[in-house]
Amino acid sequence: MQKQLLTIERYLMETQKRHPEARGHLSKILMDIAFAAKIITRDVRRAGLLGILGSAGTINVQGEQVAKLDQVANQVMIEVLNSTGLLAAMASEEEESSIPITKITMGEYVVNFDPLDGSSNIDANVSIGTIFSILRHPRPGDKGRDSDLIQPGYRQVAAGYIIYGSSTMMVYTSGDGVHGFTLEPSIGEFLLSHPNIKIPEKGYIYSVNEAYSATWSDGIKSYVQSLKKADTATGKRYSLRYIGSLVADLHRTLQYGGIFLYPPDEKNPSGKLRILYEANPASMIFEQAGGAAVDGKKRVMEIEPSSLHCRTPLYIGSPENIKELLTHLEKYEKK
Ligand code: FDP
Repeated sequence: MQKQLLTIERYLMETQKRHPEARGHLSKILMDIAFAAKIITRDVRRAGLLGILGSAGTINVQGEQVAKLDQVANQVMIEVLNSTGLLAAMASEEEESSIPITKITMGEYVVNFDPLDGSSNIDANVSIGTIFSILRHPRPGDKGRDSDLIQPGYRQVAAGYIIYGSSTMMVYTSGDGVHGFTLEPSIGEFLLSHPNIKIPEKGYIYSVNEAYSATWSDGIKSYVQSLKKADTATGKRYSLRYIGSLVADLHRTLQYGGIFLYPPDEKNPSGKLRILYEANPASMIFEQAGGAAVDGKKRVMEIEPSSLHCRTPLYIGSPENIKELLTHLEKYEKK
């Protein structure tokens, strides 16, 4: 079969056959997320028309409130995940506490997600995304609570993101490599387009909000400064790319290699990105693709999170770039 004709459903079923003990529950959750992604895609593609059809806080022709896109995406994720019957709890970037599941039959898994990441980019028609992290429920069968969702990244059983870019793509890992599926809009199916994604060992693009550099640590300043000279080993020069949509910056870094940094600064002394539904799923994907993700001292996936919305510094990318960054950080820590 041609690889472009393999749907995500078919792919999940095929890979499940390699694990005879699997009951297909994780695959079902992933299929449901792909379904939610199709609905969110439809709404994202109409985003520029919201002002014509009715904007947030206004009433549409049916007399209903028109919600903002991130609220719409949040609602879609909640409704679709609630109906799987396999979850005990979920948490969203948009909600302070965990979201109760009304339809529990198995309650084996919990999911953390950011329904629409990079939402400050929506009005400028720049790529945005959805990120998710799937973990086993530590108390299977019982109703989930916040503490069931607050688990370190190494416990994730699957993670992924959907990028709403020039095309919509879903990229996920369930611990067996990273696979990318592109939505074919005319048939409404995600088709395998990027099997077994591997990040280049080293890349020449760095991605960081350099406007905050005045309040970075000396180690980060020294590393970023070093990227402004040609690479000593290859003579190549670096480029800077920063979209400001985590999913889009990660997707580019995964494809082309290089490094993405969100260090602590004056405004965000612990970093800005949230561990459970941004840094952890990103880290599982990058590690599965041969990359690395650290908080400056250790693997992001080894951090013990303290709350649903806790944050971390994030340095993620090609293994060689991360190694070079750590050399700078260690040098300044010793000083
Ligand atoms: P946003 O605030 O637009 O939702 O975590 C949120 C996030 O975007 C990430 O998607 C993005 O990488 C980062 O914040 C951008 O932050 P800065 O504007 O501080 O660079």
